[in-house]
Amino acid sequence: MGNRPVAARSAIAAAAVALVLAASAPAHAAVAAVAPGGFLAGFATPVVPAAQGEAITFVNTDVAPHNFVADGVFLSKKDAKKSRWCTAFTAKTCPLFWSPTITGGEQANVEGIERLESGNQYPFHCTVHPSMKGTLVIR
Ligand SMILES: [Cu+2]
Repeated sequence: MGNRPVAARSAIAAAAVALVLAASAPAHAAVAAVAPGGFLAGFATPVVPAAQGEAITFVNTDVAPHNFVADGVFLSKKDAKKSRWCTAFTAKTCPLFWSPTITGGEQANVEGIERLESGNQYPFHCTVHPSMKGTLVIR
């Protein structure tokens, strides 16, 4: 009987955590992934389809660190100044879209997706392992 308020409080806390997790995960997110051995095998998703404006989650389950970065497609100087992942504003230094480098078991949102246009395809790569390449296809 005396434990009931404590149990109720934990249940409320658990529900609050679940709500926060649900709120932080986009309802519809495309997924780009690297599976174990990805540093040799490449992306588990060499082709990533996404709707225009759809969030893209990059998931790494490999032992090595990886990222998901536009390959040879760059922001304009003006857009680079507004993008927090860009620190240099000279031509061809800031990728159009970008994820941080994450280790195995982590996931990250791909940033810059608001500039991706419907009907376009964008090459991506991992800057840690330049042989890891793929294509992002925006419907
Ligand atoms: Cu990599």
